[in-house]
This record gives sequence, C-alpha cells and structure tokens, in this order.
Amino acid sequence: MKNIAIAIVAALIAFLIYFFAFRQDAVTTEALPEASVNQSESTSVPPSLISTAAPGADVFIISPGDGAVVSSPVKVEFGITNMKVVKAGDSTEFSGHHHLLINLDELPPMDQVLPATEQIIHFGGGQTETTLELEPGEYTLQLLLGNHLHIPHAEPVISKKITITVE
Ligand SMILES: [Cu+2]
Repeated sequence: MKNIAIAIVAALIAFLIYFFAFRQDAVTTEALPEASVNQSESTSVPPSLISTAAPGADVFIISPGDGAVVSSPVKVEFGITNMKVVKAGDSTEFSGHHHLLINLDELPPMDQVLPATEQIIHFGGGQTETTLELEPGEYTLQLLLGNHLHIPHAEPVISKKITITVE
C-alpha cells in the first residue's frame, strides 16, 4: 500500500511540473484584474515538500527601478543573492525559480503550490528576465522564489514590491 501511495504522489508531482513548465514566457497583461487569490479552498502541502532557503537569500528587481516611468514593452530583470536559479523540477539545495507578482495586493499562501495566473507568472525555465506588454498605467511588481514544486521556501524569498508607471 505504501508503494501505491508513493506512486500516486510521484504522479501528482510530475503532473504539476509538466503543467507549470509550459506556462512561462507568454506574458500579456492587458486588463489585469484586481488582486484576488482565493485562499479558502487550498490546503497546505506536507512540510517535507517545503525547501529551506540559504542564509542571506534574497531576490530583487534589478530593473526597472522603483518609481520608474517606462514605456511598453517593459523589460524586467530579476536579481538573486545566495540562491541558485534552476528550472522547475530541479531540487538542488538552495535553489528555485522566479515568480513575478503583478499588481498583487494580497500575497498567495506561502505554504502551498503557487497558482499560475495573469498576476503570478512562473519562470520555470530558469529565466532571469522577461518582457511585459503593459497598457499605460501604474503597476506593482514583486518577485517570489519558488522551489522545484513551485512552493515558496520555509522562509519565503521575496523581493520588495516596486511601483512603475507605464506611459
Ligand atoms: Cu513556479
């Protein structure tokens, strides 16, 4: 029975990796909805699936700078300290992949698999930059590292939230 349970869990994890791996890059953000992450229906993952972050781990947005006035398309560069950027599915110690949070007022649960939405963009290919097509307006951007299973680390590695204006 134990083997069957392990097989089921392995299949589920494989599916999640497959699901997210094909959802990067194609980023369009016309008509972003207001932040709305539903926390009521999800459940926490087992602690064994949550990874530890290295001491001093940090992520930050290299550019644009906080308060920048830019024109679309907007190139966003991701910075990282004391952690390694890897592809989704790679469970190397002290590693993860970037997630860009756009206009997200309320953070998603930190002990669950991050959903893939227009406001939570996964970079499961290990990308360290992206280009956003944005309508004119004000936007907030924030980075959040996820582990091989798209789950934030035990001490979430999350950037300061910046605000940019697209002209
Ligand atoms: Cu992810």
